Amino acid sequence: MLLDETPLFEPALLHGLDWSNNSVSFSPPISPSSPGEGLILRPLCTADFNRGFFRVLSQLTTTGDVTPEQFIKKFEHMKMAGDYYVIVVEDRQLGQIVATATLITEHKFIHSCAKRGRVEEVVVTDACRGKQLGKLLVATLILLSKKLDCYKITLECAPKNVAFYEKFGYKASDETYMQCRFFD
Ligand code: 16G
Repeated sequence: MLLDETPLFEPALLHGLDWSNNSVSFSPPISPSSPGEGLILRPLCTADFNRGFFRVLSQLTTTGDVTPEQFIKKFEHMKMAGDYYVIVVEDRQLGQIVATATLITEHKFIHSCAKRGRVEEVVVTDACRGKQLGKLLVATLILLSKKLDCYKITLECAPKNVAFYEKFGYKASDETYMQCRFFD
């Protein structure tokens, strides 16, 4: 199996976002098409396996020891499903992924057969903190979720990150997040 540059989803979806509708401010100004000096924001591709994608994810939680074959199989599943929008920021000079975030759209019968968006795995590598990349990724996924007609978007986060997400209009829900954990 080959690792290649095929994007997980149509890159035009990101280029077509109307950044003037973004509700948070950036100083200096950055955007999905200009994420910063030497950086590019784009959909995930399988070649990112060798660009440290898992090294970045491991700064959030346990990733396990994933083989290229497992990664490709999961990538293909996500691509076929069409509801997974994993975006990455790559440092072009280093050829390394420095940040990632995911939007998943979940299909409902309620709300006139609506879609709910879930923002997941928002991670910026330690060395790239302070470049507004987390803010850029979340703002990008919010615009994307609106473009995809999600009726709401949700996420789970550590208490220390609540203030960060409030900047985008997220509010702690009255509902309680519950989980059954089967393994780590
Ligand atoms: C955080 C992440 C979530 C991720 C989880 C992993 C965000 C906004 N939230 O809650 O997406 O799945 O951590 O933690 O990035 P776990 O390994 O304990 O499930």
